[in-house]
Amino acid sequence: MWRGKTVAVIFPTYNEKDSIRAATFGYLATGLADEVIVVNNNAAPGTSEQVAGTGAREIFETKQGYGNALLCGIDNCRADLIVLSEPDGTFNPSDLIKLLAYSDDVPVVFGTRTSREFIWAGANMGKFLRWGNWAVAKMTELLFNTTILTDMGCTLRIFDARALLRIRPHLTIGGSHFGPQLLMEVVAHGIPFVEIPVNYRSRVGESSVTGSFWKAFKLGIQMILLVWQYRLGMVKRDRRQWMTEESRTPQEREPPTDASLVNLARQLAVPVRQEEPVQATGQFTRRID
Ligand SMILES: Nc1nc2c(ncn2[C@@H]2O[C@H](COP(=O)(O)OP(=O)(O)O)[C@@H](O)[C@H]2O)c(=O)[nH]1
Ligand SMILES: [Mg+2]
Repeated sequence: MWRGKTVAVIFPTYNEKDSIRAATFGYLATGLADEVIVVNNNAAPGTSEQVAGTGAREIFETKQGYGNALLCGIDNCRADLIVLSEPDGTFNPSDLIKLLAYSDDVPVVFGTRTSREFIWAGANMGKFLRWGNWAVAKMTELLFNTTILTDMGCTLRIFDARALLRIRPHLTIGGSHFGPQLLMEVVAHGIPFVEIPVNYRSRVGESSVTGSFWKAFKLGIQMILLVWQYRLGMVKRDRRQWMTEESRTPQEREPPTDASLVNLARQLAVPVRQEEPVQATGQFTRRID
């Protein structure tokens, strides 16, 4: 639970038998995740046994693919805040609070795995993957004039359920470049977002998506083509823009919750100093001593 909102973590799983148990406990131990949903995508034998008894809800998607698995999780999730992650040991459950903190301000928070200080020894984020992801993300940022983007395919993301509901009918990719499509639809709908660095560690077991150079290269080309398809208007759809007041349902028009730091500190029981009067002095605001 985060500030009165329920939080669910979705794990697509294919080949994470040896890490899924620890990853599930990791998220539940934060005390922030109300539910972990494991989407078993024809996963390695023994996966269900590892999930049993953790408290996670296991569901099954037989259509193979990263996108199909995540979509199945999304469609079976009723939480207010939906976190996408992976159970392969690459992400640190402690980063959840960082995503949640920003979710107070924007409906979508993307993680980025390309910040040098957050890439752990042994992580599958060598020069090619890191700069390749960075370059395509920068291209997207320039072509769509978005806020800072430095990674196209980081699974770790958080969505306000209403934002996800808005873009859900437009999510069509069942394979590995589902992640970039999700990002492009957020951009195409004008949904405010921010990207923050998340820890990226080495994987338990083999990566089957970006583990080999050629697989990663092919994924990179698919990402570039996808971005240009959106830029050239080839993905024509009837999209209701997030920020257009007339297009927002009454539910979406609710006033935003007060996300001020002072209120956050009150909730976390941090002692808060009395607010002091401030005086505007042109460009800056100075405290009166
Ligand atoms: N390769 C693969 N991954 C899948 C599939 N379905 C779900 N996944 C999940 O997609 C995520 C990413 O895969 P992974 O091998 O870790 O690739 P990487 O994150 O690019 O190194 C993992 O959580 C997998 O469990 C599938 O059909 N194939
Ligand atoms: Mg992975």
